Amino acid sequence: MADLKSMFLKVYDTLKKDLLEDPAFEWSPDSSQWVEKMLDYTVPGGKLNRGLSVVDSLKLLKEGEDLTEDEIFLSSTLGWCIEWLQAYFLVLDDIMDASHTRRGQPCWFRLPKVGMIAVNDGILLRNHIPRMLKKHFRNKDYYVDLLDLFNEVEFQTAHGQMIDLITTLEGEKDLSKYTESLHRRIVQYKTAYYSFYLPVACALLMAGEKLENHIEVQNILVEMGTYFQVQDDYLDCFGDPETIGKIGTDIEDFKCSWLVVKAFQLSNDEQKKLLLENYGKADPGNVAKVKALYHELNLQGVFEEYESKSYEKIITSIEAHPSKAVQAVLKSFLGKIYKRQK
Ligand code: GPP
Ligand code: MG
Ligand code: MG
Ligand code: MG
Repeated sequence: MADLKSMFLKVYDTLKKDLLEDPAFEWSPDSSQWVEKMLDYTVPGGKLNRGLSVVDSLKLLKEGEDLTEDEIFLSSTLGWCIEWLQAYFLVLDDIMDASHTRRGQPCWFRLPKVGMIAVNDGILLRNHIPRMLKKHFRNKDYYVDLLDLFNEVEFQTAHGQMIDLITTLEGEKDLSKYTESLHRRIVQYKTAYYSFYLPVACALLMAGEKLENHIEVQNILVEMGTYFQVQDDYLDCFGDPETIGKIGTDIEDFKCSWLVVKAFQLSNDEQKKLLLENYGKADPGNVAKVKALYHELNLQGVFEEYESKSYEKIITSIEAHPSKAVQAVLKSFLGKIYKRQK
């Protein structure tokens, strides 16, 4: 594992070097310094689960057969394309969510010299992906499918983000709109496709598969991604900021979080009133009241029950899949996130 990660990080250096020498731009010392600093700050500092799982998944799809050097490099490159996509989303998401920290450091846009230049940096990160794909995959017969996959998934994510944002307007006066089905719709689009389906879909394309033959795999991965985002919502309030590397903002931002959906379901009239009066306010006193209600309603226990039920359900659908290799890919992914603390 340590080996795989250090190999993966070496590929990052190669990809970064290529991008900084992209002949489509006339580089100057200050422009290459800016982009290099921005990349080092925003791209490699996460858990790298999404990126590494492209390599892992390809290995499992090839049923133990050793990957060639070329396959390792190419699957790592696709993994990094996903990490780049993630960096692009997070740089912009942190502005939209008015977040303060990410991966244990200030959000990129919070750096005094960066500010709203971060918007353009997000656009640069997004533009790096087709540059990397073109350089390394243009001669592959799955090149078009790969481009199409990244486009589709970005489209889905941006629409998920859109409903995440606009429901905070609609919900303003009426928390009863924050239902489980609205929550599911938001997280399926904003998180599940790019975080779970995309890495496995990349590995499937490299293994010579057609994605239209793997709809059930997509369904299972979307289910896993939904579970993952429920964990993210839970950790936003109950996680340790030191461990998760970010300070939650969902209560302040009036987000349709899994926690507020559950809280509203379980509240009596008085508790609903308290929730409505205090949810979505930046004042720490209001936030503390919401958190106290979450404790009173035992949302930690409700979450634990959701977690084990959801795990059982996902395992059952994985075991119903006809291919043992695909089962191994899906189980390996699930193993990485079950009961995660960060
Ligand atoms: C995670 O939501 C969703 C994204 C990072 C997708 C952003 C999509 C864009 C098109 C910008 P979140 O806000 O709960 O994540 P976190 O808790 O990490 O801030
Ligand atoms: Mg967000
Ligand atoms: Mg956010
Ligand atoms: Mg979150």
